Amino acid sequence: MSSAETFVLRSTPTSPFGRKVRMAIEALGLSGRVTVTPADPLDENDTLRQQNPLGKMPCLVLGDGSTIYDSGIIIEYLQDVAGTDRLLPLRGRDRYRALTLSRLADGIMDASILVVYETRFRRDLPHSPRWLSHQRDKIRRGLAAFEASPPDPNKTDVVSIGLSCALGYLDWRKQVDWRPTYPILVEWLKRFSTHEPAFERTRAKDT
Ligand SMILES: N[C@@H](CCC(=O)N[C@@H](CS)C(=O)NCC(=O)O)C(=O)O
Repeated sequence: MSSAETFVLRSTPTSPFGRKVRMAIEALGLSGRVTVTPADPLDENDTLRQQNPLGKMPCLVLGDGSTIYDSGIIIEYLQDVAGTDRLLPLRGRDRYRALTLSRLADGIMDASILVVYETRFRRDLPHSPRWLSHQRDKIRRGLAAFEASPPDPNKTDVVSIGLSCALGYLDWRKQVDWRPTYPILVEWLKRFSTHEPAFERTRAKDT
């Protein structure tokens, strides 16, 4: 009998994109097959840069040492490993609607990360108010789109995983004060976190 392949996920506990994958791993019942190993994108000696030339986490290392990166691709691969289409339909319009909305959630997260990086990487330099407001406007427009048409809070899929991780990241880093402006999303997150316990279980300490 051959034993099931195991994987290593390179990610810190606080990475919002890494959290997406950690939630998916739980939702797919693959926790026993994936070990999470922290990565440091700022450390040039970290093997992350060989595993993903972009030096970004999360990055999934397969049993044969090959790698899959970008959180969305990793989740699709893991759903394939789990032999299900629970997180993303395999074809048809529903698939492309879900992919588009999951990229919208990713875009909120990308803009949120750029707001954080503006202060982290330009620590002693003046920050660009124009750049920060350009990114914050993306976050707000993305949130407004989800507020107008929130996903089903009783369904765990690529959209709800991405949106919940984006909101969790905003709650932690406070790039925008989203809660007073988007009450439907506040309620959505409350209901989704009750429906999907992996949301709380994947919350990093102190976030
Ligand atoms: N599109 C990528 C984005 C990943 C990403 O931006 N990861 C951040 C941490 S949450 C990172 O590794 N940043 C380091 C860098 O950009 O050098 C994904 O979905 O995995």
